[in-house]
Amino acid sequence: MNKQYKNIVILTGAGISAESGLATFRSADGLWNNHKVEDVATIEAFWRNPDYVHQFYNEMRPELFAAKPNAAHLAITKLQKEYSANISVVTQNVDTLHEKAGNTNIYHIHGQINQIVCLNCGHVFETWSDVSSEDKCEQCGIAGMLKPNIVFFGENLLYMDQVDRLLSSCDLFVSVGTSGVVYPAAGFVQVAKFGGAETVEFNLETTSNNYMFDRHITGPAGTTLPQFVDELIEKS
Ligand code: BJW
Repeated sequence: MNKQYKNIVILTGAGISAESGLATFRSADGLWNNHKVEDVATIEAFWRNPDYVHQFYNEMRPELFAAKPNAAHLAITKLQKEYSANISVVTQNVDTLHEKAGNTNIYHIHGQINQIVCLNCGHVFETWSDVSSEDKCEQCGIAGMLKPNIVFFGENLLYMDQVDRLLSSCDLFVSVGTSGVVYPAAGFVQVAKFGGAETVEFNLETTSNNYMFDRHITGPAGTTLPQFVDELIEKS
């Protein structure tokens, strides 16, 4: 890992926000602990009981609003400022900690907690306030069609055209704090590797697709990522 990279893609998952105090999905005390995934994170659940789903995300919104970025998010800002390359952040996280840390070129492929989409007209708007099934779309005026702009199981991801292009042209692919079980994001490392990229994984543990990575850096991302960034900058 000594060369000067030109195109870097950093894929992040819930683990990068863990040191900001946000629960991950699949840990013992994970986000879905008191809920069934199929009741809050599928489009079928949303149509069956929209207010139950709204309530779940309404409760989550204030916590994510208050959360602060940690050393791992800030290390990405440093890399983007001090390392001469095109550096993109592809995040599965619906929090806005990358933005708060000052990261740029961010792609929220699983959506954002502070965005709402109207399923009638496609209008997307930002809010940190509660939403209910009685609310009307500010653009088309139809009630009952507003959904958190979060990608549920069975829905297509956002920004995939741009992300596909970034993955196939990157020379360094970095994965931070994701278990690698949710597709298509879990397959991004393969796309990058087949395109010739070096691949590095930051995690607390061994993940299911770890064989695709050239290097594993084990430990909390808030410690390991800043060290890695400093090494890259030093060698550039
Ligand atoms: C640390 C740390 C620290 C902790 N430092 N590390 C191909 C094969 C099989 C299935 C499919 C497939 N293609 C599509 C599917 C279906 C499905 C899928 O993948 N299912 C699998 C679960 C089997 N995918 C989809 O439906 C996707 N849509 C799609 O593909 O559309 C086309 C299509 C549809 C249907 C069929 C075929 C094609 C959509 C996926 C949407 C995911 N949405 C969610 C959120 C929902 C709402 C909510 O917020 O509640 O996104 S699911 C959830 O998981 C969330 C996350 O972004 C995502 C990934 O989780 P993540 O980030 O990896 O978190 P964890 O908790 O799993 O892991 C945290 C990691 O951090 C751990 O490893 C820790 O060790 C580590 N860690 N602290 C470093 N300090």
